[in-house]
Amino acid sequence: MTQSNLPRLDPSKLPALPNAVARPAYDRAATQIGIVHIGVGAFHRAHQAVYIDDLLAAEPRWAISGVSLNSRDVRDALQPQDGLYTLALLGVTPQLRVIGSIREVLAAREQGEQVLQRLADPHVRIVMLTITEKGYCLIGENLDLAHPDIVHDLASSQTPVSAIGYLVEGLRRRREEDLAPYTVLSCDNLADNGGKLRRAVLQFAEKLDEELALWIAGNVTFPRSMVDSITPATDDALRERVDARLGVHDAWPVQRERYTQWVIEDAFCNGRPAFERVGVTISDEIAGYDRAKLRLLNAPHSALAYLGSLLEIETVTQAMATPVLAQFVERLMREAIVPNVIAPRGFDAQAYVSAILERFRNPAIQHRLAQIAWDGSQKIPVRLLGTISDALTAERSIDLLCLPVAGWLQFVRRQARNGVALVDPLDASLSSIGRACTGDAQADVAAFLALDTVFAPISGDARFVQALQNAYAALGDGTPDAVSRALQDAR
Ligand code: CS2
Repeated sequence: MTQSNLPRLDPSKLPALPNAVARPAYDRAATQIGIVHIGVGAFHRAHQAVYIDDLLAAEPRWAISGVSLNSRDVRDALQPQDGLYTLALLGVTPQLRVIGSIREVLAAREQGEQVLQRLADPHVRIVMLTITEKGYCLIGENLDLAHPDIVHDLASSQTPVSAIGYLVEGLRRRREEDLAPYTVLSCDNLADNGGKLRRAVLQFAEKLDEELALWIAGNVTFPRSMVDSITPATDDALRERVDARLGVHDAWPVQRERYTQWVIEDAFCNGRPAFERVGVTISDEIAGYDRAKLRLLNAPHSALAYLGSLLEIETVTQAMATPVLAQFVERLMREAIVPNVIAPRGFDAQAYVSAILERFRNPAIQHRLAQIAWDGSQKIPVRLLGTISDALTAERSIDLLCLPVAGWLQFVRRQARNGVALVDPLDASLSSIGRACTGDAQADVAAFLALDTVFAPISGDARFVQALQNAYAALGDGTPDAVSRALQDAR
């Protein structure tokens, strides 16, 4: 973090900000907290919190209480700023905007009881989440009852640590106090995110109290949603640019591309704001949107991340300026993924691909491949393996699709060889497999395929095993030369 001698951003500084900096168009003091958001990281602050900021002038009762489950950093940065922070919309000249929709930030590890009180606050009607794939504590489609946080929360359900534990304890208190429940709105990049969260919550509740589980099943809704906006992590360049333009110090600005999309299923058990008013799409075809985005944006992103890292490229824009990789990714999307996407009504998949490629090429965005490479064990199944499974069922070729999966294996192998830890909940197992790799495609691939949490549904399919071995062998020892050749030769 950069040190700054400037005064800190806070509500008293808003009137004196330069005219070009947009700021809340409503009286923050007149707003009321109606949403608890678990996972108040950069993505939430660059996405949902901005839509809510747009809404608050018309509907002041939907302000946000942000909860960090694991760290105190966001709370410590935003509390002195009364929740205010800057959003930079990236373009030739970044547009700055101070967001005011977060009225409180709680660090659950230190303020667990306050979080639970908020969850039981009758004014709170929606609980939203961006906790990333791993926060769902799933194994396959079910709750991982052996996950340490779940084991902890089942034993000490009134002092939870996991998102699932908080959701259920909050609902238990509401039921006990005869309050209407809240809607639980997942905003993570998972196909059927609401369905998965509902199953996890119910499976957890059943272990604790069957009647509570029945009450949740009958009264709580878990709408599915699709979120999209490319949000590179905050870096020093952003911090410096924001402070210089604002003339005050913002401890944690966020940045994103201008493009943004939010599609939500209309299933709210305790009211909702008029999301449509601020550009949210309310749709009953969420599965189509979800799948299209995960398969056509996130999967190519992961392909760029692993294959690009092996090519020693740093950012998405640089990867897109590397012809052999850019051409491969476009073919991957148009030839291998599009045929496996069942799109929503009126959706033009090829136009969607063109728009995504344009977004990836955006020179105003420095999106590090290393950031996208995080959590491969959680992302690969939802981004690529589902497409591979559908292609196998339809008897379509999976060769192009296996190259990014093999790229991930080679990436793990290279990081292990270089002694670099992975940012991944499965780091220990992955790194130990990576260290034991010898370059023999059959043996190396078999060792990775034994990771059931990642590969179980398709690891027994001989066609998949063969295609993955071929792709892995084509990448050789993962050096830039070998990877370039494999991309060039990919069929
Ligand atoms: C990216 C996503 O980091 C990643 O894994 O693929 O965060 C991506 O930028 C967003 O989903 C775009 O909406």
